[in-house]
Amino acid sequence: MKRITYLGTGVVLAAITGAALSSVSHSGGAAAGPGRSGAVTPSATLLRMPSMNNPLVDLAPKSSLQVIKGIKTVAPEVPPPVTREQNKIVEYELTVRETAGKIAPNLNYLSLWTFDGVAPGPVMRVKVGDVIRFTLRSDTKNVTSHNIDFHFITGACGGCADTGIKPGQSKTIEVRALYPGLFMYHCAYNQEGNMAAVHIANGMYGFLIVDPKEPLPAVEHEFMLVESEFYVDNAGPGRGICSLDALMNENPTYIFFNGKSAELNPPLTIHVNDRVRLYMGHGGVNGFAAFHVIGAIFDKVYPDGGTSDAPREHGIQTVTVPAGGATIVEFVAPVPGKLTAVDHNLSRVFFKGLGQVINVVGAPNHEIYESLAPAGSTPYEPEIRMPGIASSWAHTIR
Ligand SMILES: [Cu+2]
Repeated sequence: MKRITYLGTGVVLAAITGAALSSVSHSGGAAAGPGRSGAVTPSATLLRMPSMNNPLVDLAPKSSLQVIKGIKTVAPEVPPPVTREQNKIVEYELTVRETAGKIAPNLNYLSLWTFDGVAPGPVMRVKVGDVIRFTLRSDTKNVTSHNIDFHFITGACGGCADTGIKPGQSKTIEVRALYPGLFMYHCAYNQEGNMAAVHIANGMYGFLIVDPKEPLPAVEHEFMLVESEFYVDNAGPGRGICSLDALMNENPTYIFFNGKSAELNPPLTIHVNDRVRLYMGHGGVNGFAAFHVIGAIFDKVYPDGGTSDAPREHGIQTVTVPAGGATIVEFVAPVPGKLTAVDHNLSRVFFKGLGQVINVVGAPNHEIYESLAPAGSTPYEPEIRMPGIASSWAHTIR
């Protein structure tokens, strides 16, 4: 099989001399070449390399790859790890739907803009070196235009330059996943009066996993948590729309995991001594997260969601995750009880709705944790309040 090789020295030379590098050579592929790019001269030998640190040293030409359908899930579920050795062309399609949805117990958000009807959008998963043949569609009932910017894409606007669509339209791009890790995607449409920040605030964000060449070690559980913000104007009893004032002031009304207040996110269940891998992404629009699991300590952290490098190990309590960024963490829970994944900017938990309970079931281990309280004592349960929606919403996460 003919293989394409990235030549790192070519990048150094080009950077020093300013010399133009030649384009990718495709055997029979119609996607590259002067007809499409209009600016570069094809060469049979030399390729551009996007980074000196790229662990992917060679790529199979697109024309040699089999085509498969990609698997999508809704967070907290993630698609199964990609363990195949051969790269593929993975077909994915998302449909933009402008809809409405319940984001908290008594709040129907009327301007919920989504990929595939869910906010956050579906979790997708490929392997480094794969080609993603991605189609973005827009439902005919939509009102405004949209596009998509994938953070895993090396290319103009992460793909948004070539995916702008009006209602009823669709566009397709083919893009290579050059780095492994956890990557955000989001609408970046910034015309027709609605800035990209509005599209994201209304729900147009999600995450895609690019598995490394050597899969991460198998674990008992993988879950996805996406932190994001809603900026809400009251639009009537139990109804809300996007507040431009709150959005411009970077003052979110609610901050959630997986697009819903904590009480609408069912607890996850694991067993004592299970290893858990959490894919955690921050969809923004604006905040930084201090990602923490109450009652657990991370023993592997892939900083900023990149899996090219070895993880940091042992004894990490809280991880910084910026808007548009991600992390991947692992922990083992050796004793039973309730864990809660949070942003340790705790006003977001106690007043703005964020949290995900993880119940650990199994036998106690008194060598690690033992309560010496009198028998029959009531365990402490925090009370969570979300003022501004309805006072009756003071509730307890159990
Ligand atoms: Cu949009």
